[in-house]
Amino acid sequence: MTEVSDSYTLDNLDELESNVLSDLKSISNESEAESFRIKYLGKKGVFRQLLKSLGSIDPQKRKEVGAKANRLRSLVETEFSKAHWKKESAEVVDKSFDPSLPGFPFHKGSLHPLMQIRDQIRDIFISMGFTVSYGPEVESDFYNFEALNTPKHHPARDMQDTFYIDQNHLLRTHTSPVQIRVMENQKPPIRSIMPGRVYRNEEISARSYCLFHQVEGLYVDKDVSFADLKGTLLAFSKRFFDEETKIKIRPSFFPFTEPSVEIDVECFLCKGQGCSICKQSGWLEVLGAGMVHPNVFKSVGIDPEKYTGFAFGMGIERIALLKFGIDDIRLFYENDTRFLSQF
Ligand code: 2NM
Repeated sequence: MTEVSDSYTLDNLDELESNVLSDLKSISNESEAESFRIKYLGKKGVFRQLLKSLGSIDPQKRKEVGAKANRLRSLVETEFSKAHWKKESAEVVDKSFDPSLPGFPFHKGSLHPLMQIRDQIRDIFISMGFTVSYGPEVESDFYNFEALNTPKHHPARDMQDTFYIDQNHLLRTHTSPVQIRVMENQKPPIRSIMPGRVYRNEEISARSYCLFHQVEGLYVDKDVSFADLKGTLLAFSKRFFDEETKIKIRPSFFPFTEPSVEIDVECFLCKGQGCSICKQSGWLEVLGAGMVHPNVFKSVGIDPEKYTGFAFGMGIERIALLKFGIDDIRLFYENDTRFLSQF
């Protein structure tokens, strides 16, 4: 720092200016900054002394000189307060860190492909006025089978398919028990879908896994007809696959519906021409459905003479395999980020 001098007067403000600015520049740490502050800006500092002496100068020059001294002081104060030598920045600066480089990409992840498909299906039905219902994955025999017109000794109850927990409890094999719970607790009209995990004790392969996901749906009211079933599921297929999609309805069997059908959707890849996805048939099997069996209504206390309804179900894995062109269901359960990050 420059010598502390008594000799600054109002006549050599230019010299003061060059000294104070060079002192300011030379500060490199906190203690030097404090010396600077005392020397120039303190109670007995250069500027105080200088302004005190204003009174003794020629009144003619006083105004001009005073203004210049004040300007210089506020410049020094501002520069001093902006200073870079304050505590934080006085620490050693890591020269290898370049703050102008772009940051590392932030991996925020994404929804699992199965959940993406589930949400798309769910949102279409919500837009058609359906609610969404959930229920337990551990169910009693009554909700999973008995109430669904699937009596004891029915093949669907086979130990080979169902994971039993005890005599009376099991892992649900479909989300239909949620529909039983909804019908027990709500009065028609009922319009609801039930997405969720279900469990089946099957041989694990590229096509099947011990757990999978379903979306089932239910519409119960007076005068619900098979035409409503057709219209609703055709509208869904057009929204989900393609506006031009056609559907084909084949007879089938489920214990809880009568009549029961399977609905094939025209292959969205080849538009019915035949390709590897649809195994050259032009059609994809994606939906099971039917008119709710009177016995199901009886088991939940709905009068089958007054009300009718349709129900349907689809497997999310199967639809996801088709839509994403994947050939092994197990990929959905391995949580390999090389697979997941593609969605
Ligand atoms: C399907 C296919 C056909 C169905 C029926 C019912 C209920 F509770 F109303 F009886 N729930 N789910 C149903 C009907 C499910 O899934 C392939």
